[in-house]
Amino acid sequence: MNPRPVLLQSLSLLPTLERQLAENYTVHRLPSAGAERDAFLAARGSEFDGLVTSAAGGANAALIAGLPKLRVISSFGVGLDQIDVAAASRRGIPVGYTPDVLNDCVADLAFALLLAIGRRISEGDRFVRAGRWAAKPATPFPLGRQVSGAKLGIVGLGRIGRTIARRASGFDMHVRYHSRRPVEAVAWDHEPQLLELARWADFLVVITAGGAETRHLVNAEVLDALGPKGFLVNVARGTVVDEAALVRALQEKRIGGAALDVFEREPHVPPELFTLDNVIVVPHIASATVQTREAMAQRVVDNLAAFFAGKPLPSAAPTA
Ligand code: NAP
Ligand code: 8YV
Repeated sequence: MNPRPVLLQSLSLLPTLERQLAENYTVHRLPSAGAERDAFLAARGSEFDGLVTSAAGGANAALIAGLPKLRVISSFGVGLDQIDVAAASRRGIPVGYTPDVLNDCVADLAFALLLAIGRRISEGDRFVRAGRWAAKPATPFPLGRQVSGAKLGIVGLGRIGRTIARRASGFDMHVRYHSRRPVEAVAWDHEPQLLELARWADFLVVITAGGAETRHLVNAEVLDALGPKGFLVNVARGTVVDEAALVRALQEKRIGGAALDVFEREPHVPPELFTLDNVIVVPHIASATVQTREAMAQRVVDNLAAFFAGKPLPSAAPTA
């Protein structure tokens, strides 16, 4: 009988996923950082057949190089910005990830944020809890922005972007999108210039890939094009938006508001945002439902099982 493959787990995962992995593999935890991690890799790095990580935890070139017998990576998440897929691919190591199973949940959260910022839901909740609704003399609660029939600009019309666009039809919204290439056979108009999309949109939802190519794609100029009546929703990666420029634009009310699931240096959120009413911040929860996280976990397991059975991964990250 072949010995059980040995996996290195780089961070905490769902308990159900950890149990499943432990049933089928010998699993070791990577120390979180620093000297302990370096010493562990130097002493034991050559023991591992597989690496289990996540979109947030990633796998950089140094970690991959520290695992000389590594044969497969399985990541919990769809984002590849923290995984050096090119370094893995140069050694013939396939990278499994979890596309599609989270499209609905991420699109749902994008819409929850869009509705919440447009209709001032968090602000209204704070207003009621503070007793300001019942106060005498009464303070009028400010009017929101109608969502039905509004213009929605989507930055990135991939798997999740298309799911967001479909949600918009239920609100009779007008949809246009920006990406480097137009997407074939979709009903929505492609806008090759992000600035033009921002000028047109009432709501700009960001759902591109992260990484160097999209770093600060949404900059001060794009925010000014969106303007004081426009709202930004970011469910992609914090790095896609120039966060310092966004803070200034919000403070100076040069955009109407922003609802953010992701930040440039998570879990750090610029404290200036905490005092602004035209902002909603949530802690990177777009895929965080029981149903979606279980489906992602299953994909992590399926990718590993296929690899160790000598089959292609059901969801292998593109290598170029
Ligand atoms: P996808 O299908 O690969 O779509 C990515 C989209 O980004 C494509 O439309 C692509 O179009 C566009 N894009 C890439 N580079 C661009 C650039 N430089 N300028 C403009 N558009 C660009 O990916 P997906 O499954 O929809 O996921 C998208 C991203 O969402 C993930 O990579 C991840 O970072 C993020 N995400 C976040 C959460 C969360 O919890 N907040 C959860 C899941 C995913 P072109 O290549 O034609 O430009
Ligand atoms: C998760 C994500 O929060 O899939 C992604 O790219 O950002 C989210 O689904 C992440 O995978 C957990 O690390």
